[in-house]
Amino acid sequence: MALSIGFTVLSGLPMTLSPKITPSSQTKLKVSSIATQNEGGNSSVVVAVPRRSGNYNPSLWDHSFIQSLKNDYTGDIYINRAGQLKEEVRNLFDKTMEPLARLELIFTLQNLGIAYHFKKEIKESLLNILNNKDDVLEKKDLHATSLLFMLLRGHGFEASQVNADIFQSFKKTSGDFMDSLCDDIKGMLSLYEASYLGFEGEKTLDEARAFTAKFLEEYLKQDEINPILKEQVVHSLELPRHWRVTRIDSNWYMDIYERQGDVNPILLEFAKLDFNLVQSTHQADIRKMSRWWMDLGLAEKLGYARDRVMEHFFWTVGWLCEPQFSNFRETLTKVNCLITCLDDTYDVYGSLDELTLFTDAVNRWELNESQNLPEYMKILISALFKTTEEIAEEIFNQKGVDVLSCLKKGWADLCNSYFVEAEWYHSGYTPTFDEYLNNAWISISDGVLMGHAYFYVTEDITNEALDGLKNYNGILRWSSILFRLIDDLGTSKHELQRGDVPKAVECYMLEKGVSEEVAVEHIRGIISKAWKKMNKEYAAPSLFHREFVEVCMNEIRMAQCMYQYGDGHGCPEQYGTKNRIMFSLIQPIPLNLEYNK
Ligand code: 0FV
Ligand code: MN
Ligand code: MN
Ligand code: MN
Repeated sequence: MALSIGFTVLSGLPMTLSPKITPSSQTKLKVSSIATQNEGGNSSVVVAVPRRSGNYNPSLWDHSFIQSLKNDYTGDIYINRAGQLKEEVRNLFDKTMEPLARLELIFTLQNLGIAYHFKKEIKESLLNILNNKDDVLEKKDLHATSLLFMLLRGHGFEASQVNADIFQSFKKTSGDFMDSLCDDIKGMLSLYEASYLGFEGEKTLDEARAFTAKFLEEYLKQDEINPILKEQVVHSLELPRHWRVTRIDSNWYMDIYERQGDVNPILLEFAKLDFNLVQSTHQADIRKMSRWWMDLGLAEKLGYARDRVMEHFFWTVGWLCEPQFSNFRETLTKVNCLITCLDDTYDVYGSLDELTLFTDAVNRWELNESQNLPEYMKILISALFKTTEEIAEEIFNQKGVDVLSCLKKGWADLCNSYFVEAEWYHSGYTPTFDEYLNNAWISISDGVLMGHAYFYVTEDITNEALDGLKNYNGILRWSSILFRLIDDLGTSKHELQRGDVPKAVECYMLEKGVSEEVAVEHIRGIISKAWKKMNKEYAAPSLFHREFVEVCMNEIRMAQCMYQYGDGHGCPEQYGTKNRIMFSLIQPIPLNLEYNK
């Protein structure tokens, strides 16, 4: 399938191993001696291999600290209170009949991170509102209309049920939005947020984005503005709601909600308590994962690779935070750890000769003495094979489907794409932008990640979907491109410093002879288009279930969070991830409650 969003990529995958090429001269930061076997396979020679270093800092979180994590919200007293509050919140649906008030209730539940408890009520409410949407639209209220659009689209209603035409009534005959809308700050902010749920070709939403963004930036320059509204505008302009991870954003929203007046204390108490209860599940998850990581011993044995079990777990929380999905988080944390070790092996540590052998062994899914792999690679490949086989067995036991070949193919595709980049690096070659992206959408590892995630969120696995997974169809194309480009915007400066293949920005700059700003702008344009494709995949009938598509979207939201200020994955202290982990996984929200005494 050839897809085009401004570049001609994705028509096929470069999956063949290229012939060996001579490594170019490179920075010799470290020289290690390794023993290899000659062609006869029995005697050893010692060769010096120049090694680079990723210069990554050690982990911020030691194992004993992780084992000590335990918040105080695990007791029955809290579970019972949460159960009681949940019923009270559920009752609010019956008490809130007016459509706009219902929409506000749903939006607040989402922002507070507790909507997942009320999926049935929300679905019924939205269906009802859809059937009576004229009641909302006839008020010609910008905030109400935007909220209606945002929630219906955000829950997967198709374009035939809700589309951008509902904003026509806010336009002048010239086609521009009415100037008078600018008196309604809240409405403008909601329209701005709604514009991010657009599909390709919905020109009204592109215009809405430009109109509201310009206005909101000007608004912030005014002297006397409502401080709470100001905080919300700043927050949205930094990253729109649709691109944020609910679980990580809910802390911020609870604080805003508490200060804005007109608070429903039941909602707030439930949100805080539920946050802490879910956090205690996440803490049990990460304690287990840290034990797994210690037992595997890769951090110790592969000194060059990033040691990031906490961050790897944190990613998975963003992808799927609901407490019942510990198995999902467990497997995906393992996969993240393996990916990062592999990535550092290809990007930083391995010689091209070693990587040739390693890539071949992964493709054949075979480890034997005749392969001459250096010791560190044997350790890594054994961990990869053993973990993958265990995961396949677990999926087989739970779902009755043998997915090992599917998982193997994903790892082989990934290593093949890593190898292409290693060859480019070692030969000093800079690909064109299309050539780069045609490989890099695989080397970001989205296919491997979501290729595991699928089995944990899908009840009825179909052959069609399995084929779709193997070929990275549908949403996977767009999530892969997004993940790659978002990662590149956040990490490529560091990568070039430590010696890595030029990434999207640099390839585009070199090919087109343009400045970094122009290249970044171009890439942001592709990101915006790919999000529209994602939105469509979510709303239109798709190869995959919506639950899975939602995880794919959260994967991208999490990338936006990790790379918002720079390389928050490789350098978690400098770029905000440490703080986010503190308030998401370590510190409970203080609750001063009667039953707490
Ligand atoms: C990031 O590293 C990295 F390892 C990613 C995004 C793939 C693994 C994904 C998770 C752990 C969630 P880096 O920027 O070095 O990746 P590239 O592909 O740019 O070398
Ligand atoms: Mn890398
Ligand atoms: Mn890489
Ligand atoms: Mn990167």
